[in-house]
Amino acid sequence: MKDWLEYVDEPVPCHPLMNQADEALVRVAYGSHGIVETLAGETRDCRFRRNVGRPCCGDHVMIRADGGDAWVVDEILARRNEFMKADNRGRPQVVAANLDRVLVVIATRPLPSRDLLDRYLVAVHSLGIEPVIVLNKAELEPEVEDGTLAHLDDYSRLGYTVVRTSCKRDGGVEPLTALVETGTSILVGQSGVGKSSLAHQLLPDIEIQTGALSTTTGKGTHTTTTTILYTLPGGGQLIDSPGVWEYGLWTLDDADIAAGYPEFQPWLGGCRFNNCRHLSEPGCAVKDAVAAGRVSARRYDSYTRLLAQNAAS
Ligand SMILES: Nc1nc2c(ncn2[C@@H]2O[C@H](COP(=O)(O)OP(=O)(O)OP(=O)(O)O)[C@@H](O)[C@H]2O)c(=O)[nH]1
Ligand SMILES: [Mg+2]
Ligand SMILES: [Zn+2]
Repeated sequence: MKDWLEYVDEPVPCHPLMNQADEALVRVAYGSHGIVETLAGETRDCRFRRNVGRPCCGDHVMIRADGGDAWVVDEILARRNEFMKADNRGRPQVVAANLDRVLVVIATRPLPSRDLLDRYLVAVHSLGIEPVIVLNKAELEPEVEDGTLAHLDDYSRLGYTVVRTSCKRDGGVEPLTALVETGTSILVGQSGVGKSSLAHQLLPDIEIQTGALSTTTGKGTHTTTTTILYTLPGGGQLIDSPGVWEYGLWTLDDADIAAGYPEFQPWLGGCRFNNCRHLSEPGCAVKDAVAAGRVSARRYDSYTRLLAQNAAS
């Protein structure tokens, strides 16, 4: 019989450490695989097993060696929050998870579609994180309009952070640099407003990072098709996402929508009915505040349209 010491140098075929799971961050997720970065900073292409769920950009996952050079995601760790949008059939889809800040980008052109900004602000409020309104292409005079851009100062007065940026001017994105230094920020907004241009300005090494993530567009267009997480030079992470034409809300109830309007908050307790939707109910304190000019009629109208769209979807 061997002495126990003789076993020490023998390879142990199924030692648990050989199949150890590592924590990693999903930088880009395709259908059945994605690129992750381990806590040690290594980039790995991982297969997604169906029974694990669908990892998305910003997910923290556990990965494990899967034979040879292959890696597989074993588990998606609990998400702090999920940012959603519609897929091309109008169904809700998770864009990214574990966010600290949503940069809602609008531009002097294309002009924001009606209610787009308010819908984003309601969605961000429901996640309990900070929205930042970014007016890009600020060096261009907006086309004449009386919509969102004409009322941008109202949003500052409501307490929202509003920054003006230009990717065509030296130092034009500086107002954003300090804001994104911590945590994870995502760029969202209509197609063509300049989200990827802002990402390029904020990330001097974006080409290198993109190369490591092996995404090639090569379609002769610059329209972003994949949500990608980048590491910012000053700390923090920046996610660029594909543009939308319209941004729809799901999974919210009427009270969540009202909660997304900060100017309604002082009045909400004053309505005659507890379950007041602030539409045609008698004794509605919000409607009284609108009539008295203490809440903007433009914002109240957008609230009623959001409720109507929510009911229809
Ligand atoms: N004048 C001006 N043009 C800009 C600015 N920022 C971006 N652009 C231009 O706007 C166009 C669209 O920019 P992108 O960065 O591709 O826009 P995007 O929001 O990423 O678009 P999607 O990926 O389709 O959602 C490009 O031609 C940019 O050169 C800016 O500050 N000023
Ligand atoms: Mg883009
Ligand atoms: Zn009311």
